[in-house]
Amino acid sequence: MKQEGDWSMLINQLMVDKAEALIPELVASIAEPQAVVEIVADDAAFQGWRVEQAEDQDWKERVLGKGDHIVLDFGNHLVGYVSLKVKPVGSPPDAPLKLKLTFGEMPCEIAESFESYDGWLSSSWLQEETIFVDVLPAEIKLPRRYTFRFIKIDVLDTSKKYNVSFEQVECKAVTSGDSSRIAPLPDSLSNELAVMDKIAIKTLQDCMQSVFEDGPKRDRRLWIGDLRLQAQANYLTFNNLDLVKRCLYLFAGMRLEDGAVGACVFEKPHAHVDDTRLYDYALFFVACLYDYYVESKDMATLLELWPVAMEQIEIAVQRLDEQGIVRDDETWWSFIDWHPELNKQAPTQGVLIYCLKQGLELARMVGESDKQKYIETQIERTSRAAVTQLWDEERGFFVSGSKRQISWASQIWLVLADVLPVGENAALLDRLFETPPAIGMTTPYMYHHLIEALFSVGSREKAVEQMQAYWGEMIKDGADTFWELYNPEDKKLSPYGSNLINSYCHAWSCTPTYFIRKYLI
Ligand code: RAM
Repeated sequence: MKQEGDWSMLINQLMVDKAEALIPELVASIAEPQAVVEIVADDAAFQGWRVEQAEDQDWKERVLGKGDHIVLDFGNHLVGYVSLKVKPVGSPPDAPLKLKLTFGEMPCEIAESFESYDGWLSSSWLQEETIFVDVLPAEIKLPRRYTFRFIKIDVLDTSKKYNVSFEQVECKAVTSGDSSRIAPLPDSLSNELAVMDKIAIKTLQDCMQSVFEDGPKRDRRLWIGDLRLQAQANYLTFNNLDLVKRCLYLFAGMRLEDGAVGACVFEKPHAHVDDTRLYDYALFFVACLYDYYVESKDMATLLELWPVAMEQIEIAVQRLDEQGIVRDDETWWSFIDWHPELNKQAPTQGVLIYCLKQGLELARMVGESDKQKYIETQIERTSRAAVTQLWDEERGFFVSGSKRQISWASQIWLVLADVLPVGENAALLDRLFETPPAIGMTTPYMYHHLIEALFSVGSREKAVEQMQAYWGEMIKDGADTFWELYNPEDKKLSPYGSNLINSYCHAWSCTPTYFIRKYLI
């Protein structure tokens, strides 16, 4: 028994070693401020803040004393390392310089005091720095990586005898997404979609670091639900196969006690898995591996990781009740979406069937007929259960949980699972728009699956219309990169209690480029 344990520990370690050998070199570029701006309160602007060019653009000549500030706009979203050159103006500096720097992906982070933050995620994600400089002139190199478009510099104190000027402020931006690999789009594509594609690629690129991060501002880690979508967008853009492979090996080599793939992993101080367990996220290991193999044809990796994928299926099946439906007996067991009232049972059944189908393909590819049969039986069992237990013929929708909730998420995932007779998936999606359920979608992650479902039934026009109504609106609201959360009806929406902590460059929001390049060109 002990020997078996030692053996699997060794295999896991070898997998992590493989992942670590694939840490990419980051590509660096230097960015400088493009303008001096002011953030002005404006009810008509996104989240109540408008960005205005300042009258005086000559920031290098500006002399700043105690209580003065300046807001620099870098013109685009950046992830990287910031340095500043500051010099004294006036008498010899007779006291240290005290500065406060505030970094914002969005105007709200610059305009609203971080003191006002009272959300439930740690305030330490809010990007600010207080610095004391003993000797001037100085070059200050900030040790942390920041994610921002705007920097506000507050001069908290100089002395009565001197002021300061900034000679240089720059950012060494980093990414593992190499832009030279992106294929140009055909001229026939509308300008609107071309712009959306560009912003989506920038979103993906800024999240591509030594892993596919979910958000370079927050949480700065690898989540498998996000990875799946990033990898799909990556195959059609940067096509960095090694980065996907690295992430797959990280998840495979560091699982939870019973063998389930963890929801997310950390890279530092050494690679380790978080203790968050999500039923749907663990299953997405199967989907990620399937997509990776289809793109890479890397049979060696498939053969090595297939047992981990198969194990996820076996673990997932244990949660089925006698009727073949996933049991719904905890609050935070499957992610699906951030909607606070969403019942997860039916959408999770959809995720399970969707991943079982990809698992079946994998079992065929590796030639394991007993596993193939096992998965076929589970597909049959869970699909039949979905139709007999969850489908409400009278209402024409799938229902979820003991209260028979009807949500967008349930319909979308069970369309993706493809359990209804031919033609009925399209009819169900039409019905969804005609009589929309009250339990809607709160994240671009859920919208992604709506769009994928629409393309899967051939509703191309509707899919494009929805992309424009969602990501297109984000663009109108000023997105340089696509956001973690967006509700056109409630622009300050945050599941965390404050929009200050939302991530404004988020993995799961990068998929318009995938849709455009897969279905529209
Ligand atoms: C949030 C992040 C992340 C997501 C998890 C479940 O922390 O937005 O991207 O995957 O939730």
